[in-house]
Amino acid sequence: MLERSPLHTARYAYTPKVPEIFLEPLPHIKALPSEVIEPDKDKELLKSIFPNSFGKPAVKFVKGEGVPSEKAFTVGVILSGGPAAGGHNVIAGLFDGIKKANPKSKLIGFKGGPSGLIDGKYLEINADMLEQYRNTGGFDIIGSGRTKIETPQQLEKSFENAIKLGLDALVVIGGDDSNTNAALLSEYFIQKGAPVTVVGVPKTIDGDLKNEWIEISFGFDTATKVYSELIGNICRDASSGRKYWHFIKLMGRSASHIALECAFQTRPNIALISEEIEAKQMSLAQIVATIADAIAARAAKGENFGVIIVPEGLIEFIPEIKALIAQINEIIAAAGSEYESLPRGEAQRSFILSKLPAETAALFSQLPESIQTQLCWDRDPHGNVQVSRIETEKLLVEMVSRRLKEMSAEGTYTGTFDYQTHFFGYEGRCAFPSNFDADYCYSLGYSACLLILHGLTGYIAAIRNLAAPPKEWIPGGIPIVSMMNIERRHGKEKPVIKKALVDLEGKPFKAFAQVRDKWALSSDYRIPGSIQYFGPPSITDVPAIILQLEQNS
Ligand code: FBP
Repeated sequence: MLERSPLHTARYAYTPKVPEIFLEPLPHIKALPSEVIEPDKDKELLKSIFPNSFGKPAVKFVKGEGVPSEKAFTVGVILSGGPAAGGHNVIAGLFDGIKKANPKSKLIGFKGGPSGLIDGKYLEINADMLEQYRNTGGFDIIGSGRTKIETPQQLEKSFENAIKLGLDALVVIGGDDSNTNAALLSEYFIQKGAPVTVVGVPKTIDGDLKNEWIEISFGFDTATKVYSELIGNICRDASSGRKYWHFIKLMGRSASHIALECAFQTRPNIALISEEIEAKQMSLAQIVATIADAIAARAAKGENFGVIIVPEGLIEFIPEIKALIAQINEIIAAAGSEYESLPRGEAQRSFILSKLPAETAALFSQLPESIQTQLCWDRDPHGNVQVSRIETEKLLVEMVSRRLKEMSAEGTYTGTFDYQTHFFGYEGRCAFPSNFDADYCYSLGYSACLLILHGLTGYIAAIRNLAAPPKEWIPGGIPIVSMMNIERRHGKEKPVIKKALVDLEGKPFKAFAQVRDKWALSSDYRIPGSIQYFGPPSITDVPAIILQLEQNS
């Protein structure tokens, strides 16, 4: 990037705001242990897989006697999975922290994600280089990837490279699967007697890596603000042209946090929440009928336009399709290389169809061919269906338009139906981080450095009180194993971090449920506009609405 935009240059000069405790000299910050957090379930199994990491306490950084050492650290860092705005600032916070501990400390960036550690591909991140990345989006400083470190060979290779490079610590910046990698590595290093502290950082635009201690993963704030700007513009276009229904699929993998946040930001006519659909056991036909009824109700008012938000993972939550996907997963896992060698499309579809039991085979055959094909595509390295590639918004358009024709014939719908489909995902992952994400990420990187200084291996950086101004944030860390459970992946039982889905009993969903009927009929959209980086904090520093609702602020 030779020519930089004025905003790009201006962002270099931004100084992230940090929790007050970070203004103390490092030796005056201590890690105060609090309660031991245990996983919700599968405790015994997890204890046997992670004998050295299980049952540790959460910690909070407070003023006090910290670690006096001025040791020069060699720290490795990995960016893992899909990009999320602020990753470069995590690296900046980490870099500034270890250099403050000792200017001779070194930061080594593994190239292209976890595979960089396995294959020994790395570069040293120095101050000049980092200056070009502060407060910018993307993961391009070292690149990212989705390789999973789990086989004995991968763990051993990672160990060998960590030792060869003299690493004192390794920081894995990633989502649920990548932090699972971090926990496995931490346990492996302990078992090998290697003094390498492994620390995780909660990243993912999906917002599903959260709990009482991790209030939000980084990147969510920026991504939802970018999507909300686009949705708000579309809402205004819809009510200007008054001729299209816009079906907007939003990234977020399984959880509907992104859809929910964007719904609060823009007040669309319909926002589907996958978790509710699953809880109510709604079939595809029922979802379609609900949408068609809402379209008919607006048409009766002369409003043949509207906006519908569809979460990316919806398809996996529709009970009959969820069961179908689980069966396809098992078939793919059992067939192994036989399936991998099949060309995409007809060959994969026929293979799957020939192995499905009669009832699910009938459902599979009823789906549009494009959706059948997409359901058969390879799983990601973690065994997940690649939901971003399934065109759920088009599936819904097709089925809703069929249903509206039936309703027309029955005389229950008198409108006209024309539509546009959209998918917003990649648009929001690499934007310049919002001030919230710029501040949060820098603080996460600095917290990771503190976890390293205190030798807290197997921990993930966690910052609380995020709806308050940064100086009131409460930084600390929690053991990664405490967030795990056992799930079936690639046909096997594996320890993984439990995805946090939208809580239907939580404050954000309840608030949404109270207002959505009003939104369905009105065209009173909310237009959030674009992210503002400079100006009054009431415009530049407002955290996500769901975070505010959760914290009553
Ligand atoms: P992470 O969980 O790695 O943060 O990924 C988030 C995400 O953007 C999902 O919302 C989406 O389903 C997926 O990545 C798409 O990734 P890819 O382009 O690698 O298929």
